[in-house]
Amino acid sequence: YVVKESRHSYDYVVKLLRRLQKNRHIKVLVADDSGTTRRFIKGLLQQHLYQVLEAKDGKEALKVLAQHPDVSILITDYAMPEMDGFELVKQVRTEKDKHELVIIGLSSTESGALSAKFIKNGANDFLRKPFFHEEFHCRLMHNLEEMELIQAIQDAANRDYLTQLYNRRYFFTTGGKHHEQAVAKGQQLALAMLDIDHFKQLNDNYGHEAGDEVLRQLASKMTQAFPRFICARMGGEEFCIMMPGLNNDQANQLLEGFRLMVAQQPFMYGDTELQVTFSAGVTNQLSSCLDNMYQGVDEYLYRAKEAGRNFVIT
Ligand code: GH3
Ligand code: MG
Ligand code: MG
Ligand code: MG
Repeated sequence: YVVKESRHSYDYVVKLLRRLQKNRHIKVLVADDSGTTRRFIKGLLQQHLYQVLEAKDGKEALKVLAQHPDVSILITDYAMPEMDGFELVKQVRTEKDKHELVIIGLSSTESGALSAKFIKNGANDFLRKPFFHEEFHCRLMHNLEEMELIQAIQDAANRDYLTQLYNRRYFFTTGGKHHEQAVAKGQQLALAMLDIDHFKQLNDNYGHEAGDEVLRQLASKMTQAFPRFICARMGGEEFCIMMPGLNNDQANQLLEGFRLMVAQQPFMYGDTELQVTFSAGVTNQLSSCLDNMYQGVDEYLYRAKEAGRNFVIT
């Protein structure tokens, strides 16, 4: 296809090939009551290797979106029975914003008011049928690239550069929402605070680079041990793990297991084996806000240090 469209510039072809690699993993949902239109759009999308799902009206589209939360693009017709394109866009936007799901409105109606209404309701873009195939692909790519860029920027803003764990900002914003929800619904939520023991000595003995490597390795062990939970680097050699749904005993057991694993498996810095331990505090006392809960668990961490380090105190 790319070769056939030989009027493309070299740069564009390179860009398109990169895009096609990514498209294999991108799901597009096409909502249109006309089977002919759906098949036609599906054909265009498959030319660019997208995975395509179909829905014959707004209601069915909502069902498909619920079954496939990883859909990245929704292309929707305006006039459909059961639920039209505007209502579909409105409903979808209560759950997912423009940077989580690209929505492109479609209609054969001439009126420019329709495109304005689609966009006011939350669509990212609009195309009038019949459209020029290349315009379809260009707009799709443009919207997708914009979404991917914003997601990359958001992710970078939420993560710590050295360890790639979540940062303090993410912990208090997204973690704060989990905390609020647990308080409102009377659900369990446990919080652990970890701090590496004698980390200053490790830096002094082996160098700052070795210290950095220990931070990276501990972070990697942490995400492997707690894949479902929010692991954050709060600063320096201090970390938090937020565990929604866990009571104190469950959280304590997990942390105790992790403490043993870390203490027993030496860290590697080149050929040098490094012995690393941490101390931790654990609590499930929610307090009034996450800040207070954080201060509470800090107190347990302090006691773990006082008790001689390499301890979990709850
Ligand atoms: P304790 O057992 O009481 O926690 O002792 P400690 O030495 O771990 O604690 P202290 O707070 O005295 O020292 C923390 C050290 O962590 C000091 C600082 O140089 C080091 N540190 C903080 N951030 C980084 C980092 O990003 N990389 C490295 N290599 N070291 C860091
Ligand atoms: Mg229609
Ligand atoms: Mg320390
Ligand atoms: Mg510290």
